[in-house]
Amino acid sequence: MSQIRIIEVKENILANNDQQAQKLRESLRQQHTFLLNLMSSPGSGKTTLILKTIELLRDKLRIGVMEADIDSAVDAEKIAAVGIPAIQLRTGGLCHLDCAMTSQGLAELGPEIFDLIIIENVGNLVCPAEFDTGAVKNAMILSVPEGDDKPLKYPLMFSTCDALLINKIDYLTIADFDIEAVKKRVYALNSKIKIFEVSAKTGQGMEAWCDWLYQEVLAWSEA
Ligand SMILES: Nc1nc2c(ncn2[C@@H]2O[C@H](COP(=O)(O)OP(=O)(O)OP(=O)(O)O)[C@@H](O)[C@H]2O)c(=O)[nH]1
Ligand SMILES: [Mg+2]
Repeated sequence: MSQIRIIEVKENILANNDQQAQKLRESLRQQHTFLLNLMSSPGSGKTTLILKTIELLRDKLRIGVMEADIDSAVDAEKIAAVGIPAIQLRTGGLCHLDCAMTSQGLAELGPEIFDLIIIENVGNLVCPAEFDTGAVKNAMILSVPEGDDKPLKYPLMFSTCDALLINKIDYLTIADFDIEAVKKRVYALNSKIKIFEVSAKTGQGMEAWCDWLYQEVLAWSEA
């Protein structure tokens, strides 16, 4: 049986989510805890990328992970297996996390003992972009097999994020994926976004991503 703590989170439909999210960010700032919200389609590589990020940053930062899924605890089990505190948030059918759900997870995890907490949001490119979780930064993955047209089809997600990871670049040689066209489409939606080309599987490009994330965590802890 799974030893992972599973939290059945409930959304708060009455309160103003954006106001709550601002309050949560302020309390995270006081605790010097950086919350990263990672979003993408199912299977684009969120858990694999989190594991690789842990490998590269665990000597420098105290890291915790909140996995959100409609069901199961398999992702949180993978994180816990490498010795990193992880909890599984179950959304009971909802396709996103809101700030109230994030807060319930943080209360279980104890945010004050972490420099960096990563949320793996529910896999899809639509609903998660519509709800502020209270995270300090939002990042998303677009993986090569998904196709280079996604910024045209899901513009809100690309507009909302501070960083885009183009993952599975080890597939570039066999996929019909125009990386320059993707960048052009994304910058047209969001000129400030940072774009990283990575393979979470081989580790290619992961250092540039982890350097950026580390600098963001440091800047937040000094804010
Ligand atoms: N070739 C290749 N495979 C990858 C890469 N990153 C992830 N994968 C594979 O893609 C599959 C899905 O990866 P996950 O990390 O589980 O994806 P996810 O986004 O967490 O999936 P959900 O939690 O179900 O939304 C796994 O078989 C990974 O090994 C990569 O950079 N290259
Ligand atoms: Mg996953």
